[in-house]
Amino acid sequence: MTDFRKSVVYQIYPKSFRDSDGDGLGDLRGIIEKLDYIRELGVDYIWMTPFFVSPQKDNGYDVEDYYRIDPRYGTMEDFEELSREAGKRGIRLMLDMVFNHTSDRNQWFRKALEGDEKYKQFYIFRKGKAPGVPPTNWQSKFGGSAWEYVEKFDEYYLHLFDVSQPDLNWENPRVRQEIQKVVKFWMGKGVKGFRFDVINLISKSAYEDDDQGDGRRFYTDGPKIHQYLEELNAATFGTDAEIVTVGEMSSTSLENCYQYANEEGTELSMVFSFHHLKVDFMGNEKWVLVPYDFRKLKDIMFQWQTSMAEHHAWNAVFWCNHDQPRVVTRFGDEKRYWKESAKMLGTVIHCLRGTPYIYQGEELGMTNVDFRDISQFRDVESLNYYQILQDKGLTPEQAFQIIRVHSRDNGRTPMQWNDRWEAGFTDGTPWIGVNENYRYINAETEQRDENSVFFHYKKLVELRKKYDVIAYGDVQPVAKEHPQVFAYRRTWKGEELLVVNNFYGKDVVWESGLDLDGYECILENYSGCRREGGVFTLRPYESAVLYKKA
Ligand code: TEU
Repeated sequence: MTDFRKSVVYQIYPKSFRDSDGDGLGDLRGIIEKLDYIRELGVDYIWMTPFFVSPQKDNGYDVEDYYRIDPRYGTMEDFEELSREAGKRGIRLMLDMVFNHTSDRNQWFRKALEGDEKYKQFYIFRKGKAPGVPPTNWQSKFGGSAWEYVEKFDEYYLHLFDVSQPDLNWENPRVRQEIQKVVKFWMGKGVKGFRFDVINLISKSAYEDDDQGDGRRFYTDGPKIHQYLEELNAATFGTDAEIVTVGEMSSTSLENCYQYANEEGTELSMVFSFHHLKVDFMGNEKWVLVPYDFRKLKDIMFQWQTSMAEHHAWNAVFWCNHDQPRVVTRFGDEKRYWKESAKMLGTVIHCLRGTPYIYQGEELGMTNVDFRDISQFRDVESLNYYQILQDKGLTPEQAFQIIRVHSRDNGRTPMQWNDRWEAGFTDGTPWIGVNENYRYINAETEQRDENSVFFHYKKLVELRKKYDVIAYGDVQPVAKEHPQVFAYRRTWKGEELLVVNNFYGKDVVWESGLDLDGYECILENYSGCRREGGVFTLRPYESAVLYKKA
């Protein structure tokens, strides 16, 4: 069995990774070109976001055909070559399976719209409450009602995401069988990993108005979710002990995650949860500008760390993905302490209990974009909210400022390979603009510099392989209440690890109260971690990993 606790996953957003043919869109052959780069980082898996045939309304999360590769990304032969070439380098592929919804161009939905009853049952059609009034008041995650009216049937269909992404009806056993077929097809191609998109939304409890919110309580971690996952596991990936799975869990609860990702393993290997990334929201409201809450960030991360461990369940640990702004801008200081804070943030994640995920460019310290105009955005969510915020009374400038900070496009600009034409991403014109700082933040420059963010990430990956305490150890929060320090201990069979981080751009003298005898420093982002007795004197964003073997 693959030991995913010792593994690190690298996430690729193919559209923005490397364009091999000059059309401005990244592609599978572009990934093949860069496999040696990925190997140098030392990771075990590549998770690629969807590259199946799709109208690309939501960049591939709107799947038209689960069995075919979108020609813009390449061919099945390209995929097979990628899989072989990755395999030669000890890297496995993890595919992204979107099963909560399809594209409205998927043949199942087309047949449904033609009135084919069999396929209408693949989706969720309901009568309105009254003429012109949708079945419930649920809101789409991308803004507006979650129901779309179809005149021909005088009915509405449910779409928790974009109107072009109708939700599948998992209550229908035929739908579940079709999904099993898709997973088996890709298993047949030798795929050893799956990421399941918003998988905890597939079981809806009741179609009722939500008087307390946007409807999420009726479909998040729904009544049959565990049953559906167990069934999928038993019928597909559960038959191959080498396959690793991760579920993307939207607004989930700890209690459900104990079950989703339990070591006993009847559902998934691990889960992504997002509570720690809502610390710069107001409650669930993302489209506001508030400073992030450090204490809350720590509380949430520690709670997930310790509770999941107590219940023998496994986390995916991460800061970044294609839906999130860049972490060095968000929780670090990209202006004054770019390198220090990027390294510190990497250390915090990689020494935790869980499988770390690195999102393309994070290992270079890529930052958010200095967007100047709304025309620079591509994401459907950003463009929808730009309008919605103005409908709520904000000026275009106020709306723009909010989008600028929270837009998913911050994480979607092209990978910065070098300081030449379009950062080495394409020979043509990229589908979304390159971040202007590519002249100094890029792979070529950082691979030459042993002091770079890239080298720091490389060391973090090495440490997980070398020290069992990082992969398997228990985790204990340290100085939980401290307003500036993020520290924790890990212990495992006589090995001890102490991870100390200053989360702010000012010095701090921290009396840890710990006995530091016998500890050696195995990783730092300044030279010479300053500690005297149990007292640390930490510089801005300083980070140190201390190790001791009994
Ligand atoms: O994301 C689910 C999801 O909940 C986020 O898109 C979230 O709604 C958004 O960041 C809130 O602001 C997954 C994919 O990762 C995302 O790219 C897709 O757009 C989405 O599902 C629909 O498939």
